Amino acid sequence: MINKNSPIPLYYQLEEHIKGLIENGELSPGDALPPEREYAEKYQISRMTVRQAFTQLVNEGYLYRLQGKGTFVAERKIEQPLQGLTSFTEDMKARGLTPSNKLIKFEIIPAISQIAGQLKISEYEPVYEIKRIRLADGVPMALETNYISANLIKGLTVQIANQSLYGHIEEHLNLRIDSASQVIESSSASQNEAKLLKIANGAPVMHIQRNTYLHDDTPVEFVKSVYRADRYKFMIQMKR
Ligand code: 16G
Repeated sequence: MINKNSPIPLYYQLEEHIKGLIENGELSPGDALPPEREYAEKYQISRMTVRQAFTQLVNEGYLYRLQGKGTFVAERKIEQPLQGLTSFTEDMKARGLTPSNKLIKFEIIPAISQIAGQLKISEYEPVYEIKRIRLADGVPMALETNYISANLIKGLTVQIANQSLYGHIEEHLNLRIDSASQVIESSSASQNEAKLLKIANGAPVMHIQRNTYLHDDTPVEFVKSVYRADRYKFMIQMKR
């Protein structure tokens, strides 16, 4: 499996070998990997080489380390296509996962100028501020804060926020959510984000801002989200 005469670096060969075991299911999420020493002896390579392969796989999200306990296979990341304009509820259901929410905040507040600007309303007009932990099969995936004009989307309730905002807007208010623009930036989890998402302080996350519009270009929401980088990757199809 490891070919010392190959021009391909040894750490990379080991990395690809372990990736293969994960991808074909021989290693499952939560499984402990044999210690570095065992790999080094088995393939007659240095422990440094094994460590380099492990580190790469940790950085790529295939493995994670627990101090004093060892190295384990990580959960598969959710691959989210960026083409369609979908809701969290739709995305999770489409994957056979059960979506749920933990509501952290549900308030009507006067819009500060930044929020008013994003929603194209006047400063201090009422907006819903809805902060939710979004879970899939009970596991926190993202933290989302929505700002929605209360004069545009009337009658939002805690019950609705605990289910689907898009579902309510489209099915009950008969409005058509039409387009969105989204910016994704890498970051590391603050203490509070880490606590809510059940990840380590400073763990990698993605900050996402979405501006969503109705058919007539009226802004329907401005959303700031923090997605777990160990559980999510984004995919876009391109054509030339
Ligand atoms: C997604 C959207 C968010 C939207 C939410 C509605 C991203 C980054 N964000 O999470 O903007 O508010 O779906 O979900 O994709 P819901 O209909 O399940 O409440």
